[in-house]
Order: sequence, then structure tokens, then C-alpha cells
Amino acid sequence: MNTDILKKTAKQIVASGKGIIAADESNPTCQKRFDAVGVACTEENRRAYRDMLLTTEGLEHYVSGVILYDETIRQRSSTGERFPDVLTKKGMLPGIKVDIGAKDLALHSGEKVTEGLDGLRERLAEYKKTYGAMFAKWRAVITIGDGIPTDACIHANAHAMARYAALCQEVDIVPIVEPEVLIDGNHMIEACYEATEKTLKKTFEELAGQDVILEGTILKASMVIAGKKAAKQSSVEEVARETVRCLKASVPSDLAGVVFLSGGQGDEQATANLNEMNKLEGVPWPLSFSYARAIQNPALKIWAADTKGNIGKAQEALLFRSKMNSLATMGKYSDDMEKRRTY
Ligand code: 5MM
Repeated sequence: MNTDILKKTAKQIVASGKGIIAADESNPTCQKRFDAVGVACTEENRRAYRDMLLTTEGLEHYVSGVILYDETIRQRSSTGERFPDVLTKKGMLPGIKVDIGAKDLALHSGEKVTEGLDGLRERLAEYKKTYGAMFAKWRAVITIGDGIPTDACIHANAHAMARYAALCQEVDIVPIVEPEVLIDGNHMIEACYEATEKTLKKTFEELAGQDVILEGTILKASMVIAGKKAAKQSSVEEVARETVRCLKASVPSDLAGVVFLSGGQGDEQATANLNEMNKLEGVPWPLSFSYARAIQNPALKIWAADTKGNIGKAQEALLFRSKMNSLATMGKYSDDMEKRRTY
């Protein structure tokens, strides 16, 4: 393990004004996204879609890296270049999702545990050596409901994430640990705060237990927010205040940075919430984005309407949302700016 490389890569991921595009949809998730816009989820369509995203000119001004899926890291752009090389050439870091998904947790109805530790050392070696992966991602899923999340679920997921993170650092790959507290349900923001704090505290306890270097680790966090179906929805100010309060209560200050997932929030809502957090003072980590839906959605819709003719327009939409989120990492976004979009 080379801690200098880990620290340098982690710093690069959360460099000023930059964030991550999560384009690591597994094939079943991609199927859902493509179904919603009427595109067949074939291998070639997935390649063409990712080609559109990754070859967007100027993306590197706002995006430090892209999380790829196993199929994508092995595919090539329309000009014949391997996707990870397309990113590296433009100064963006190739990342890779290495978990194999959230499976039902035994004896715990309604809860999941993420799998993928078996053979992970060998897979990481290949991603690094053959494809130049600089960082990885593992997502755990925590559900809020009647009597859940249980301590057993939080513990099982936190332990797996810590073992994953240690395996990554062994080969100088920066681990992004993503304990996602789902936004689904009608819970109040207080319930989300409680579940998130418990999950984060356990996650960092387990990371410490496996001797993971926090300066070479990134947290991908969900925001503290009321459930999607809650009677009272959270304001931008509330989300920012409660999320930062929760992070401060549970995340060590030597962590390299925090990037957020959007979790089903609207595109502009996710940008506004991030922006508000970055207006707050005294936050010890860079706060940035690692959105999938909230950054890709407009581009996906435009591309789907004409997958050959709309490539330029779709890229314009991706670039615009990337720029808005980049401004949000510096607290410089305002919803007025949305009027300037051309898509
Ligand atoms: C892109 O979706 C990622 C992969 O999910 P599956 O393994 O279920 O296909 C997901 O981990 C994503 O990176 C994060 O959840 C962030 O995505 P959103 O859309 O919540 O910003």
C-alpha cells in the first residue's frame, strides 16, 4: 500500500469545483432506466449511451472521475478507444463498481446486505492492471421502516464495506464507501437522521477496525431528508443543516471527502441541496457530488428520443448539469441559472 498515491487520488476526486458521475448502473438497473425512456437495453445500446456520456467535450472541467460498470470498463468508444482510456486522456479518473449487489439479509425481512467480497482481490488486480482503475465503489442499502434498520443489518454492511475498503487500499485503489439510507417511504427527516448517524458511526468504527486510511478514502453519503412520501417534505435549508450536523457527529475529520448520491431527488433539488451545504461554514471535508440519476436524467431523455441524431444535444444537457453541480460544490449555484439552459 502506498499512502501517498491513495491520498493524491482521493484529493483529485474531490478537487475544487469537481465531482463524480456515477455511470455504474448494473444491467438490471440500466434496463429500468432504458425502459422508462423506451430504449432496448442491449449491450450495444448500453455502449452507445455510455459513449455519448463519456465523450462529452469539456466534461473534465467539472468532473474528476466516472464510476464504470464491469461491462463498460471493457467496452470501447465509437472511435475504438477503451472507455477508461477516454477518461484518462482527458484527465478524468476511471472508477469501477465492485460490489455485486444488495441481497436479502438472512433472518431479517425487508433488509439487504451487499455481496462481492469473494474473489475481490483478483478482480481489483485486473481492474487496476488492465484498465487503470484508480478508485472503486461499493454500495450498501439501508432501509427505514417498521423496526428497521436493525443493528444486525447496519453491522453486516459496515463490516463488508470495511473489508472491501482494505482490499482496495492494498493495491492503491481509493475506496468509495457508499452506505445509502434509502429515501423511499413516508418517514420524517428525524428518522433519516437517526438511521444515517447510526450507519455512519458503525461504518467508521469498522473502517478503523480494518486499519483503513481515511485520508485515502471517500464517503458517498445520502442526504438527511424526509422520505419521498412523507407528509412534510424537507426544505433545502433543513436538508443542508441536518446533513452537515449528522456528518459532523459521525465522520472523522481526516476523511478525504464526502460525495453525495442523489437517491431519487429531482435534478435541481439535488443541486440546490448540495449548494446550500457548501454555503455553511466550518465543514472539515470537501462536499461534492457523485450523482447518477440527478446528473444523467435530462441527457438520457434527449438521447433516447433519437439515439443517433441527438448525441450533441444530450451532451449539452450533461455538461450543463455537471456545471451546475460544480458550482454547487463551491456554494455558487442559484436556481436563476437554470433559465440559461438550452436543452
Ligand atoms: C448508477 O447506479 C448505481 C448502481 O446501482 P445498481 O448496482 O443497483 O445498478 C448506484 O450505486 C449509484 O451509483 C448511486 O446509488 C447513486 O445514484 P443516484 O441515482 O442515487 O444518484
